[in-house]
Parts: sequence; C-alpha cells; structure tokens
Amino acid sequence: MRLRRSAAALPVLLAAALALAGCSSGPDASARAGAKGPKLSVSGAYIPQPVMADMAAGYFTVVNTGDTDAELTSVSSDLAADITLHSTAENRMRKVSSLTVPAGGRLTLSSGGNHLMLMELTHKPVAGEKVSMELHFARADPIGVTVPVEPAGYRPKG
Ligand SMILES: [Cu+2]
Repeated sequence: MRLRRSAAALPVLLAAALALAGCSSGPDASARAGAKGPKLSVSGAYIPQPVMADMAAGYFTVVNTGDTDAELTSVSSDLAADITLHSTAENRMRKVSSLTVPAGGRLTLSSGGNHLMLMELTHKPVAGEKVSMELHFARADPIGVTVPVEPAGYRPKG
C-alpha cells in the first residue's frame, strides 16, 4: 500500500519539478541565482540646495560589481511628487526613461551630466537637511538612500 501510494504521487512530483525548471529557464534566471546578476551600491548622493523652491537636482553614483547590467528606471522621494531621469548631451538635457548601470562599471549622475530632476517639491530643501529616496531598477532590487542637501556651490571631492 505504501509503495502504491508513492508511485501514484510520482507524476505529481515530476510535474512540480518540471514547472520549477520552466520558471528558472527565463533570461532573468541568472539574476536570481545569487552569485550572478547585478550587484549594486550607491555612494556620493547629494542634492544642491536649490535657488528656486519648485525644482531641484540630485546626484549620485551607482556601482555594479555584478556580471549583469542593471537599469535605473525611476526614483521616488517624499521631497518631490515628480522625479525624472535626465541625460545631458551637447549642453542640452533631455528626459530619459532609464539609465544603464553596466556590469563591472558604474553609472554617474553629476553636475553637467546625467542627473535627477525633482519637480513639484513638497518644500524647499535646505543645506543640512537629509532627504530619503528610493532608487528603482530593472533586474535588481530597489535601494533606499539618505541624501544630504548641500550648499549651492558644493562639488563632491575626487
Ligand atoms: Cu534636467
């Protein structure tokens, strides 16, 4: 009776195993396997104290020590209802839908280059204040960052 029962259970187990195998065959499977995929960290984040009360910029660096590219797709914060990603080329900035954090490389947002544009501010940020942000990525988990507001002329060292 015992044998019969396990024999009957076998097709069910096989089906479950096949379903799992099907799940892990997608292109993102390596990202979930642990050792592979993007490995991200954020550093040097700051917001220059804005001149106007309705608009601010944000800068930071995302380092990817993993073996897969990630995409920064959006940023959210209590400070601003509308945060967009901008790139700068030939002194003109334009809104982009994502910015790539290359495998084994970095994405840099800095004055005169890629940046965050914060609009519809809930209040005017003042130097010394800390703003919490959440960075959202394709192929990687979101990262929460505490971002200091720096005086208007501030430039990061290095
Ligand atoms: Cu901009």
